[in-house]
Amino acid sequence: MTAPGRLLIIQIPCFNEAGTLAITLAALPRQLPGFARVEWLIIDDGSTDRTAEIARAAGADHILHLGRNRGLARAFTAGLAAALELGADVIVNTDADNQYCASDIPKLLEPLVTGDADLVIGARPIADTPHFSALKKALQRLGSKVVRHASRTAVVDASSGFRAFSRAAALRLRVHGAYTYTLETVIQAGSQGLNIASVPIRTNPDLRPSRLVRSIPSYVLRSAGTIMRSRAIYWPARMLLAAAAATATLGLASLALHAWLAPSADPALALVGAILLGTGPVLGALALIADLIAINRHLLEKLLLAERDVAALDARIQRLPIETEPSHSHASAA
Ligand SMILES: Nc1nc2c(ncn2[C@@H]2O[C@H](COP(=O)(O)OP(=O)(O)O)[C@@H](O)[C@H]2O)c(=O)[nH]1
Ligand SMILES: [Mg+2]
Repeated sequence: MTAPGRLLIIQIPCFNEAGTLAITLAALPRQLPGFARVEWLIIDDGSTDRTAEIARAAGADHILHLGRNRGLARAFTAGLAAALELGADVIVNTDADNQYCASDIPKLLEPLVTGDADLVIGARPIADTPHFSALKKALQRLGSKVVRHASRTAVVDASSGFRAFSRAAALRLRVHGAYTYTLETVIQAGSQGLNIASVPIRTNPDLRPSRLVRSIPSYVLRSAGTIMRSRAIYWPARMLLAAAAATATLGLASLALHAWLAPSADPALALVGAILLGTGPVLGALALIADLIAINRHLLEKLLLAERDVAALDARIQRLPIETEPSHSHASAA
C-alpha cells in the first residue's frame, strides 16, 4: 500500500513543444489516490520556441533547462535524476504532444502501488491507431517481439513512452544511447531482474507528426542498432557465445561439405571452413572476457546505486538549473 506523504512527479521531455504542451498539461492530474502531492516536471531540451514560457503559464512545478539540445534519451535520464533529487517516490513519463491519454495514469500506477512491478509500460492500441500506417503497425509489433526476446521480458509495447517508474527502478536505470531511451531501458530492466508490467492504455488523436520517426528505414536502422548495442552492453557474453557457436558450426559444415565433395571440392571451401572453425574458440574466449567485464560492471553499478541513493544525483545534473515555481494552489486545478 502507498504510504501517506508520497510524491509523484510527472515528467515530460520537450523539444520545441510550444504548439501542444498547453493541451498536454491541461489534461494532467493534480491529485491522485495514494499520493500526497502530484508535481509536473518539464525537461526543456534547448527549445528555441516558447516551450518554457508555456510550461510556466500552464502550472508546471519544475522546469529543468538543459541549455542546448541533447536529444530525447539524455533529456529523459536528466529528468529521472532531477525527479529523484526532488524526492519523487514514483515518476511517470509522458509525451508533450498529448499522444497518451492522461486519464489513464491511475491504470499505469496500479501495478506499482500494489507492489507487482518496478516499471509499468502503457501498451497503446496500435492496431486501432488510425494515423499509423499498416507498415508502422507491423514494425511496432515486430519491434516489441524482438525486444521481448532481447530483454527476456513480456513487454507488450516496447517503444511506448507512457511509463511509470518506482524510485528503486529510476535509481537503477541508465541510458547510454542518445536517440531513444524506450528500448534500452526495457533491455536493461530485464537484465537487472526488475519487474515490468504492461497495462493497456488509450491514446489521443494525433496533433502533429512524430519527430522521432522521420522515415521508416532510419527508424528501423536506429532501433535495430539500439537493440543490438543494449544487448551487447547488458548481456555481452550471450551475444558472443551465440556468434562463437554460429561460426564454429558454419566452419564444421564447410569442412564436412569439402570432405563429402572430395576430390573435386574447391580447396577454398576447406580454407574458409578452417578459418571459421578457428574463429569459434576466439569468440568463445572473448565471451569469457566480456563476462568478466560484465561482472565488474555489476559491481560498479552497485557502488553507483549506493552513491546515488545517498547523494541522489550526479554532478552534471546538480549544475543544471532547476527552476522551481513558487508554490501555487493545486486544489484549484482539475
Ligand atoms: N528532450 C527532447 N525531447 C524530444 C526530442 N525529440 C522529441 N522529443 C520528445 O519526445 C516525445 C515524443 O516525441 P514525438 O515526436 O511525439 O515522437 P513519437 O513518440 O514517435 O510520437 C515528445 O515529448 C517530444 O517533445 C529531442 O530532441 N529532445
Ligand atoms: Mg508523438
